Amino acid sequence: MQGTVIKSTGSWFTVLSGDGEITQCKLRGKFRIKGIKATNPVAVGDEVVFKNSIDGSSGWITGILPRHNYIVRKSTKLSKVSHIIAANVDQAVIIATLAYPRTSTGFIDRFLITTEAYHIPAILVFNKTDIYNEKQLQDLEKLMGLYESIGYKCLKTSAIRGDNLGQLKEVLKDKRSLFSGHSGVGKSALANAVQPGLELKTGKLSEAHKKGLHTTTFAEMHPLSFGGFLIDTPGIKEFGLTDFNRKEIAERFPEMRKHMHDCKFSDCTHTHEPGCAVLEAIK
Ligand SMILES: Nc1nc2c(ncn2[C@@H]2O[C@H](COP(=O)(O)OP(=O)(O)OP(=O)(O)O)[C@@H](O)[C@H]2O)c(=O)[nH]1
Ligand SMILES: [Mg+2]
Ligand SMILES: [Zn+2]
Repeated sequence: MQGTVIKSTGSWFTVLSGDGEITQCKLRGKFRIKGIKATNPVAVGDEVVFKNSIDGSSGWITGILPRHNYIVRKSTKLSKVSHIIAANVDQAVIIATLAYPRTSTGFIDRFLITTEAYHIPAILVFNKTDIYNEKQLQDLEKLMGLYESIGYKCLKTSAIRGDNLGQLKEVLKDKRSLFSGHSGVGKSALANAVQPGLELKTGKLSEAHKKGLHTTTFAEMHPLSFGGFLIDTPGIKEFGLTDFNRKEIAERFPEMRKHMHDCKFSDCTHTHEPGCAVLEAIK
């Protein structure tokens, strides 16, 4: 039988088959996917082949169909193994907050570098607009202006006050979307806000550091009543890049990619070279 993995706990995989049937599955045998050293060989969004157990109460995943794409990260810059966040997605939505907790532009950029590498459209959603002060709201406008000028769609939302949820629904409609970002930015709260009845657990921030407490523990794909699927995932601390060399990195920034072919040297690192078109554009 064949189905889509809609939830993964690491050892159990919830598989939805075409007939709407749900089967809890384990992995059979060794799963190695060429070229990826991952802690999780099967991720939410994967299309898998499975067999029912003899008593029919559960199943065994015996194979995985080729992926259209996947989003992978390392837990830290130095870690050797990667984690596949989700597979076969139409778009990646990064949920960010300027405060409570703060999302750095470095984090956003590393996320975008990865989606660029796999040609996955990315959307930036800045959440919690209801709690920003005047200065933070100004910073938000600047930041959105910057990412929009590069070509990324940006939204500012409040899951609590309901700001721009209609726009978010439009973005999500009929697509399979990944929600990712730090813990506590409101991924699950936004999911609940666009899809009444979902009732995902949301968590408080820590008193001391105003950071999320890792409320969502497993990635899970939820159907949207207005069309499409949303994959809510556990918050991540860092978005470590996997397997890019120095030269490739510049190609993952659309705003640099636009200029780099005019550089004098083909192996330009765009840091100090004479005749570098990127440095010229920065000026
Ligand atoms: N003021 C305000 N609070 C929000 C907003 N969105 C979410 N929150 C609150 O922020 C806290 C964290 O929200 P969650 O939805 O659990 O965050 P998450 O991104 O799913 O976090 P993890 O599951 O830990 O990755 C909760 O107390 C939410 O009520 C918002 O737009 N405004
Ligand atoms: Mg959550
Ligand atoms: Zn250059």
